Amino acid sequence: MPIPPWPHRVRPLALMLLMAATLGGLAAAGQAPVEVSVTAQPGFRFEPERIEVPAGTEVKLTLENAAVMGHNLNIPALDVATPIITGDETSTVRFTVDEAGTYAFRCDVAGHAEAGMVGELRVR
Ligand SMILES: [Cu+2]
Repeated sequence: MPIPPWPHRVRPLALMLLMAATLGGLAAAGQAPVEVSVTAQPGFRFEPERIEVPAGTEVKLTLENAAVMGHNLNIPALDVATPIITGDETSTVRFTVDEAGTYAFRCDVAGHAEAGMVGELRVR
């Protein structure tokens, strides 16, 4: 015995609810993090100096040290920082920024930010 079709007014709404539930479920299951990497270059600079990530999405930020001396990457306003790493090491931090804006980052080793080891994280 065939199942009677839903009234016309109900079906689009049911479909929308089903889609919303599916999308919500996917979001809850966890989107892949956005991966960005920054390299500490010889000459006291970060490459790139500006990085951009979406708001509300987990960010996996990797600092690679291509210089000889130790460096780190600190985003003070977000309370996010890698440890100081030496040449050829990498360090990865994960974080999520909910508020769009521009957040300065810097190297914490004495004198490095002043020498130019600064940059900007833009969250959109
Ligand atoms: Cu440094």
